[in-house]
Amino acid sequence: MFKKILVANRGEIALRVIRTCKEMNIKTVAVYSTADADSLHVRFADEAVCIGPAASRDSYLNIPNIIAAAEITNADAIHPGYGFLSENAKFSKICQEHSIKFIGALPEQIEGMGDKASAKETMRKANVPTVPGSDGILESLEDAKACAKEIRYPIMLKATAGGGGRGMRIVASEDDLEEAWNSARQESAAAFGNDGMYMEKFVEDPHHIEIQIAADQQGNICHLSERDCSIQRRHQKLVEETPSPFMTDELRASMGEAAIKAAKAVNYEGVGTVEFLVDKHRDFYFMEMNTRIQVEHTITEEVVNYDLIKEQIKIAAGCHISGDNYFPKMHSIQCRINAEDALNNFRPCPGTISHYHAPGGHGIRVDTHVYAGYSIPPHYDSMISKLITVAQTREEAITKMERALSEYIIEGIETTIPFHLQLMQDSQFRKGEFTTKFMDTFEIEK
Ligand code: MV4
Repeated sequence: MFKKILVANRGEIALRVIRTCKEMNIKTVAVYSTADADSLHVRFADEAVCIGPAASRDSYLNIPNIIAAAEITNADAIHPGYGFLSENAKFSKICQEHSIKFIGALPEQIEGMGDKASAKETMRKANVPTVPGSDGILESLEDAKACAKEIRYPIMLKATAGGGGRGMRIVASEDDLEEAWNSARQESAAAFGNDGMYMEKFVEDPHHIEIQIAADQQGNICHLSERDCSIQRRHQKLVEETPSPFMTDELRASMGEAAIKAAKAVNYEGVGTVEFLVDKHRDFYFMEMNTRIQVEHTITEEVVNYDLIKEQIKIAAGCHISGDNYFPKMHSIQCRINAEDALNNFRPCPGTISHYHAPGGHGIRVDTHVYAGYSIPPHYDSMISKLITVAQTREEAITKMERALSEYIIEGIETTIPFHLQLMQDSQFRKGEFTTKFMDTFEIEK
């Protein structure tokens, strides 16, 4: 087992990793920017190294400084958390070259999944269902026209280097294709330095359902069932839950099997997530594979009673998993509490928390790095807390969430708590009737 893990991240996920390391008797090294000197991850780790100024690119993305911090502290592994360097193939490679175990995917796997058109091609060949569309990258506008004629409109143009909806266009008819083609290419060239585009049939009003998987170095693979992440706004997830209200035992079995096939196709090692779109007929299609621990891993932990960070560390150290799949025994929901003014278009709202009281009691989990007097730096993402409930039924998990949200006191800044309270009371949400379009029409009352 590792003796010392450097946590190359900040905020709640840095704390989350440090907590499991303590329970596993592994020493920890925190790294921090000058803006995070007062952060709890710095206090709770055994050692801490400042790696640069506030801007992410100078600190949490600064590979030489992070490697230097690992070397001077003698860390034998690095946990990257999510975001930052967690899916950076170059960083995974540099860790390898320095004989530091990167607790995440191998460089080839990150690279393979990072290019969306080639990831899709890999999955199609492995018999994982994919959306009908172009064979890889489109050569030209003429190529795109011909492809769209074949699969029929509406279609979607997608950037192969894309993610988070950037460089993506829905095209309703041939009249709109040229403009969409030009603007999507321009946008992805500017955002990713890559203007490769591919095409898919547009799946109307889909659910976003992802499958958690775990694979050890010996080739044992299992899935840990699904998470429904359909409640999103501008490609930012707001609420996640498991089991999905849209799930059936039959669909879970086939999506679980497909996710395992996907992992096998790339010789996957570690924990990962396979994202699918699911249409109204419950046909499902591979979207992407995330080779990191995700923000919403918590709800899976609650329903299958399994510490995913511990598993991630054990797998990286060469331990075996049984290969048995895990199924939800409970119902869990997570609300992302962001420092955003939900009543004003979710405008970011950094600042100092003057008063703070976290909810508690049976079935409540709060994963956060904030406390009374904490100042939220403006340099990083706005998520400040994850409120998670777990109960026997969906109904009870929602009721518990309402109760917990009503107890949660965060003063001095605006947060997304008022939004979540309204959502928990929404009749469509309570019936479990929602898709990725839900937030397009959800009206927040002031
Ligand atoms: C789609 C789609 C409909 N049809 N692909 C958005 C981000 C990227 N990961 C995939 N996305 C979509 N791809 C086809 N062929 C609809 C979306 C989509 C979406 C997907 C998941 C969650 C929320 C979404 C919101 C809008 C569009």
